[in-house]
Amino acid sequence: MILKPEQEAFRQKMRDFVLAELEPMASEIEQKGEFTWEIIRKLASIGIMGVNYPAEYGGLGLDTVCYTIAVEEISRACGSTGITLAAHNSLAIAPIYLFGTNEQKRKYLPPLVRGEKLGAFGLTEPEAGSDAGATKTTAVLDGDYYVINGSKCFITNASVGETMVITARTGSEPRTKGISSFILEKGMKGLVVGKKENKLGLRGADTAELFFEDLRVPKENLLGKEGEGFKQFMITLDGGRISIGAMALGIAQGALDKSIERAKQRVQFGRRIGDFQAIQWKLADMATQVEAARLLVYQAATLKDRGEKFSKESAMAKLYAAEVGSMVTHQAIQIFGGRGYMRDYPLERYYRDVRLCEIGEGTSEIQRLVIARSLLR
Ligand code: COS
Repeated sequence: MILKPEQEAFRQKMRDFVLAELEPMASEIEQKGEFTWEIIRKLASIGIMGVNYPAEYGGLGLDTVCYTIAVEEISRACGSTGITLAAHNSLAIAPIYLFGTNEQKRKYLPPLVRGEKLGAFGLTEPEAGSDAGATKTTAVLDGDYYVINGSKCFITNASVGETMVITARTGSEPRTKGISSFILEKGMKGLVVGKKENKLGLRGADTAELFFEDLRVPKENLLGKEGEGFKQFMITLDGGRISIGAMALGIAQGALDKSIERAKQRVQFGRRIGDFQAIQWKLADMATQVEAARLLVYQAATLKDRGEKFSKESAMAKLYAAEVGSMVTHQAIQIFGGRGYMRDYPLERYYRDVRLCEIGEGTSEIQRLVIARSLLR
């Protein structure tokens, strides 16, 4: 993968940071099963939580490619930290940055971009998963406030996030046309964080339900105009899917790195297992798949940076990288044998963590639908 020299330099900086600060604590983060602020504070201190946003909001002003590098390199060591950054940066900050008024941006962006506060994105509901247009949460205008009732589920950063961007139905327009989006703040009366989810993987990431019980939100917290929420969230997800692709790619690369080390060190039948063609072919396939996923992910990021259409390409990148992630982590455990099945090694963690990438921010089936619609339009 050929990046610009400054992007390569940024990758090296991220790699050094991850090896020094994150890799040593990655297993503990996941096995504790709790969100940890420590690593988020460290990432914030070097500007990574808002790496791709302008300096006027406290960001580093780098491009989407650099943000993608950050998610990839972080996820190479720790998927939980990767998804925390991805949800915060691509899903919570992006809609405010893209669709917010100047006042909303001045108020909400600086603490989020600097990583002093975390953000969350609430679209999914119990009855509106893949069918995001089936949103049931309502927002009814009452004087200077919208009164919001309903719930969201599987929300990353729900309990640690302080700024949330959510969708709710306003007016009587059907399905996607009647959906609007709002900025919420932790501490608003009627905003209740529900059950923390007990997940297969990414156990160091915070995932919970949100309930809105007669939550009164000032009407200036409407994002854009009434009825624009669905499209805003689809546009946001187009960007988010690049970061889920990057996360899957990073986890796959992490599993490949460990598999190569293992193939060089493990001796059976008097030879390194890497001398056997059965292992060589696995490694060759894994490396080729990882590189192909990388090309798709960085192509989507580059198109976004150029201001070109990237909806189809981000769906392809996420679809392919997520499926590669599952295949590569599966094979990595096979190369490690019994050791790969044990919690003493990170392979089983990678295997569990990457599975989310085929589901979150649109299942693989939804990515295929988005790609096919684009082809047939
Ligand atoms: N960018 C801009 N506009 C978009 C868009 C995009 N990526 N995707 C859809 N739209 C627009 C459509 O053009 C359409 O506009 P008009 O009403 O002006 O014609 C409108 O949004 C409604 O779109 P559509 O008719 O395609 O809606 P559907 O109900 O068929 O749903 C899918 C489309 C399935 C693609 C959508 O519901 C989806 O992405 N679901 C998955 C949700 C998801 O990823 N959830 C994960 C949770 S977040 S972690």
